[in-house]
Amino acid sequence: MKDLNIKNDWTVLELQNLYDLPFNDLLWKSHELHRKYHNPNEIQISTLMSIKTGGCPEDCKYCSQSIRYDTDINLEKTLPLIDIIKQAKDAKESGATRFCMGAAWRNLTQSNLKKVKEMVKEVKSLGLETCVTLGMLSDTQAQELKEVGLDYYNHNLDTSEEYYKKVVTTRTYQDRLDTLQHVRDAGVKVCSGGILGLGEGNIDRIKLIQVLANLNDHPESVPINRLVKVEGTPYFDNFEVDEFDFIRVIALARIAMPKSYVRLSAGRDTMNEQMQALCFFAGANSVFYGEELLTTKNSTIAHDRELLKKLKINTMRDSTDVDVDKKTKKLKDIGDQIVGNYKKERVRLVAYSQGIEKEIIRCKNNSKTNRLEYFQDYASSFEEYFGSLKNRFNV
Ligand code: SAM
Ligand code: DTB
Ligand code: SF4
Repeated sequence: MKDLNIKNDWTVLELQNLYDLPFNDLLWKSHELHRKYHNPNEIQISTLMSIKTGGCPEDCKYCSQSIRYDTDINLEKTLPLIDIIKQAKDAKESGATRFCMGAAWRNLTQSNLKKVKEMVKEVKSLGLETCVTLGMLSDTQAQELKEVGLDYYNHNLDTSEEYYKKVVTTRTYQDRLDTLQHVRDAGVKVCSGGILGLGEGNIDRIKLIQVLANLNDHPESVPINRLVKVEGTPYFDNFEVDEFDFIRVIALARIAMPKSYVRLSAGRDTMNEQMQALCFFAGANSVFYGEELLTTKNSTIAHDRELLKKLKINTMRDSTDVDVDKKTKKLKDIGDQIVGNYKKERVRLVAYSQGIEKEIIRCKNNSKTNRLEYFQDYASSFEEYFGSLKNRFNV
């Protein structure tokens, strides 16, 4: 049955009406959807690493890494594989489930593609999800990255199509959309969002959410960045984004793309705890974790741990999810075998399967500490039941 909350035909007016709701009404709506599709007390954490810093030919007016602006960053060539593996291991130890590698490139060259493929393979073999952000990609490059196991590609639309022209002149919005399509077609998950604080109006923020939500499939991950003002860039003196407007955009992203992970991305180190808590309430459920973003500071690990403890928010551990997924698959396989063979048991089995689906959702909404245990209890009784059927029917 079609899920009416998942749609791809948002109009600006619909989104504008949501955005203009009284703050509490908007947050109530977004939080309700957030609870329906996610565990409200759990966030995903990713760690970011710059694998090639600075010297970028593009002119993005917010970016410290554009060669056109005189910023105080340490230029670095593509880092050796060994450094990347070390940092990925550290990230895993501090609890990250995804490792994102960013490069200041306009687009990916074939020689860089070769290097990145090695990086993806190595990071993946550590048991981490992989994400890269490398500028524009062709369709075949996206396919090659998929072949080595890349999970996510980050490529932001940043703002509305109209405002984008003021922010970047060296590429078009359509270039960005084309890369997103190549990534989607290759079967790599899409991570795409934007930045607030570029001098855009609320209408540009609403239109950004509209474009993302009207893609054929919603991006699996939607980073919402608040501009980190970097001295030397044209946007260094920009006005601060109103904090309530920022939270409204998070809520709007949650409503328009209920299943996606909405990442409270750059700019967290200048947000107080209360603001971050409201963002989590409005629907954000992912953050970058680690002392540094690409060239700028992030919130410290110690501070983040303290905040998550205060809010009683757990971080997602992929091992739990992998265990749950493996067990579910095994149970489903046994179920399919029996259902296929013995039709008369179908009704009871369907009821059992629906039961287990509900239990999975229930245990996913449970706190991290007891959800696996809880799931396993149910799964064993399910398995016992199947066992008895298998004996009865000699499967
Ligand atoms: N060069 C690639 C590209 O532009 O797609 C990848 C790296 S780029 C730094 C990744 C994203 O970081 C940008 O699309 C932008 O949304 C975000 N970003 C860059 N500088 C930022 C800043 N000063 N504040 C907030 N977000 C920023
Ligand atoms: C995203 O949306 N934000 C990250 C990531 N994708 C690559 C980058 C933030 C960069 C912040 C500025 C800097 O550290 O240079
Ligand atoms: Fe280059 Fe990406 Fe920075 Fe734009 S955002 S200047 S493309 S590194």
